[in-house]
Amino acid sequence: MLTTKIVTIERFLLDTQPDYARGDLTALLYDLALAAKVIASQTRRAGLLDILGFADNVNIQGEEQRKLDVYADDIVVRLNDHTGRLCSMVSEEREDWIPIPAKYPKGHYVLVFDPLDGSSNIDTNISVGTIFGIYRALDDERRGRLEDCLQPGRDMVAAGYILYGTSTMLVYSAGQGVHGFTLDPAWGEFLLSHEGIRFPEAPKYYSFNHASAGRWSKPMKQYVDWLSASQTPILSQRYLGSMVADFHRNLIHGGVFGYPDEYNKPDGKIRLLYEAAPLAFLAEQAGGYGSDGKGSLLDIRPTHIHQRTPVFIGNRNLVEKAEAFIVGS
Ligand code: AHM
Ligand code: MG
Repeated sequence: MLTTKIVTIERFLLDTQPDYARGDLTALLYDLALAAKVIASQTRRAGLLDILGFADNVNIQGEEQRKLDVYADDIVVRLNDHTGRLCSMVSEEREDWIPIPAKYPKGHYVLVFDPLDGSSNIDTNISVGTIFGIYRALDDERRGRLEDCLQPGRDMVAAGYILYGTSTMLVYSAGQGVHGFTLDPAWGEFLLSHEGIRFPEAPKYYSFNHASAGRWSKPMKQYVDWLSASQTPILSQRYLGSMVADFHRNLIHGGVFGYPDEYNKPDGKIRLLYEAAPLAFLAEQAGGYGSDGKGSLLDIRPTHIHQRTPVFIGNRNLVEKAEAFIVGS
């Protein structure tokens, strides 16, 4: 007979949040778990969109990915704009930050998110993910402002991602370790499956887009040569081009994911606020590290909600070695 405890995400959130986080933050995380279920139910049907259509039965050839992005964005906003827990949001899908409509009460938190990262992979049935970060409002008395959204990652109170893979997983941290939940589609519940995740000490993978090597700096090439040639045991290279999935694999098996600057992309590709910083927060909580190649991603104060940054993230020693190559050059 199985004796493993079955713990739902709701039970876990209620039992583990510190006192200051009880209430709004817990409820916000639970609302994100609900968004995850709704988005998962649509991404699972992605391959059927050409046959069955999507949402209002409009089926525009070649538009599926964009539509799932927009759908995911819409679900997160509509589940969260009226709850009185948020004062503002930022989404990769929207050019401007999102104020809470005046007709709804304002809360104390800021939600930044990428609704469906890696969505160019959808039409080949490769995993995609939602990334989120949560900050406290700077001034509880006022309605949300742009300044509330432009905080350094160090001030985040919680971060996480949802991975739409062979299973749907929600992985989050509210500053007390990193915990993973797997969606049981039959029960419609996220169940605790990975408590207290830490990067394994011996990493297995490095994840860079080698096709970009011709556009990397010399120290960057030297670093990737070092990753591929100087490790014992030897690291394998894995790169899906879907950052949540690449990060998750490396979190579970150990490794480093990177998207450096290139001569035609001086700040790389990854967005600081809602892609790099939340994953860096999780990495630190799991004993790892996230850097822009010069210092912690969590120490950068964004000046623009969609600003990009070079990214190196994973096992601390591997990320620090990237800094040694780049800064030491
Ligand atoms: P997106 O936000 O448009 O989906 O782009 C981000 C994605 C990441 O998930 C992934 O790491 C990266 O783009 C892959 O880019 P490339 O194909 O240049 O390697
Ligand atoms: Mg993205």
